[in-house]
Amino acid sequence: MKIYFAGSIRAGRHDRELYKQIIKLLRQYGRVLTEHVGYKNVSRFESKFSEKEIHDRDLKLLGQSDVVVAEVTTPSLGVGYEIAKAKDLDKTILCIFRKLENKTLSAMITGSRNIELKEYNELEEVEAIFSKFFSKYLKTRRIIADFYHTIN
Ligand code: 6IA
Repeated sequence: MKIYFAGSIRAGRHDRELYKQIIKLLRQYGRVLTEHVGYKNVSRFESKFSEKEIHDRDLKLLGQSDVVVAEVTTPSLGVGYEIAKAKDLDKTILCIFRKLENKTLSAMITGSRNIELKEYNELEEVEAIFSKFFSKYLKTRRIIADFYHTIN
């Protein structure tokens, strides 16, 4: 399974360590295509690439992914853009959001069909969210595969 993880980069890096922990949890379920979102020195790492190269490479990875997981607590244009693109590509999308004081999530996420949204406070809760999300995803995939198997 290929997982595209999205999290804020230029919109703010205060959750960077959390992203790293989330990526670690995601690795139990498949290959994370965007490990750089959790890198401490993402700017140094990415400075080798032009803006266009970053954009095009990320969209290519998004296209290759099976599921998209986005941490949306820090509002980020890039993450919102990736979620919209993922929707257009009919990807399975999970957004996770920390319910903090004075923070509300955009209605473009909360009101969007086909985006699963889960709130959490602690990283431990994310483990349970992922476990449920991925077992549901794999079950659905199995049902679809069985269906195609029977009609062919
Ligand atoms: O608007 P943001 O920068 O917060 O958007 C973050 C999202 O866009 C992430 O989920 C990434 O997948 C993608 N993204 C944005 N910028 C980059 C990047 N380099 N490298 C890889 N993915 C990116 C920017 C580095 C820069 C600080 C020199």
